[in-house]
Amino acid sequence: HEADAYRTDLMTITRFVLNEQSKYPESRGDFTILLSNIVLGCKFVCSAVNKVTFRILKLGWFGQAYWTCRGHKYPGMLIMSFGEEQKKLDVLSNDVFVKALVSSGRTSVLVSEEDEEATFVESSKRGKYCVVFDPLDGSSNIDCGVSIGTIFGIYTMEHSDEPTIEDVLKPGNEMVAAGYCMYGSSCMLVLSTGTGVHGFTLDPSLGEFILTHPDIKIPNKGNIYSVNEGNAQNWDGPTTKYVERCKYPKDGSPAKSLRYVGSMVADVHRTLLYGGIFLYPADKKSPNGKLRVLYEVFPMAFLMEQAGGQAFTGKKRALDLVPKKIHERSPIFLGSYDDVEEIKALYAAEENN
Ligand code: P6P
Repeated sequence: HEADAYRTDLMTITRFVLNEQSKYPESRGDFTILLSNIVLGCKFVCSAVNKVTFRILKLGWFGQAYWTCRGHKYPGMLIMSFGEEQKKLDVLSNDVFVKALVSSGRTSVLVSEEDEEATFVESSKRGKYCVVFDPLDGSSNIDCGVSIGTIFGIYTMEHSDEPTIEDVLKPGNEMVAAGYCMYGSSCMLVLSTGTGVHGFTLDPSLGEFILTHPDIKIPNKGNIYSVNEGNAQNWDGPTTKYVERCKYPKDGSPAKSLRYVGSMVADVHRTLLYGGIFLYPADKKSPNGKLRVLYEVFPMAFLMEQAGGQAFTGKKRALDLVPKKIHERSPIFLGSYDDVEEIKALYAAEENN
């Protein structure tokens, strides 16, 4: 009856978070309500992404494009509106998250990758949390069916005055929770509220995220490096040296494998589960790299540290960055503890020269 017990004792994400929150006697369930609205957004995006992917793959009638399978000819289809589909979904996802978070009555300031300015919630609906998020990161990959994701980080408001932009220009080490939802062959939400990292898989038949990966720990060392080698000519010395070592190890160890999806959630998720290192370094063209501090670097760095890994900017611990602008970028090296230590040593050596 072991299996039955497992099937009937469903550890949903809501139940899991309620358990976590019950450790704080003063908690009034606000975080659980906030999280249930983030989960609602993720469920919506999961459904919408799958619909769009299906629409792009469905057969249709356009021009003479045909493809054959086992000798049969099928009408192909070129969606002229690939870009349109993707753009719509970016905006749609953002809309759903903003509306869900505002209507939760638990937030005061929102920062979204999709909105130039922060959203300040009207006083009657304000709550004690500030949420920074990328509603659909990597969305340029929708058209080819590559996994994409939502990334979010949560701060608490330490005062009851009018909220200001300062409430979200805080170092990542003040985040109270962070997570991502990956929309791939399955829909998986990875979350940390500061007591480890836990993975929940959406059971579409229930419409519930069920705990499937309790207490994820990243291996101390991995044999995968993940970087866009196309930028190699613009890298600085330490990054160049590190990648060289991955490909031509001096100590006779086997070369590392290169895995690069180009969708941060997919690359970080693989790094978290298999170990290794993900790099988006600075380069001559973009001295602060490409990834955004608030809603890409901080949440992933938070998760990596909670899973026993680490995250480094080339100069300091990523979570110790203090952003000056809400869409600020930073170089990032994150993943297995020992792998990141290696690149830290190369940057330290450069510093001392
Ligand atoms: P590049 C996607 O556009 C994204 O923001 C991240 O999801 C991803 O890690 C990165 O950019 C990929 O950038 O320059 O390698 O295509």
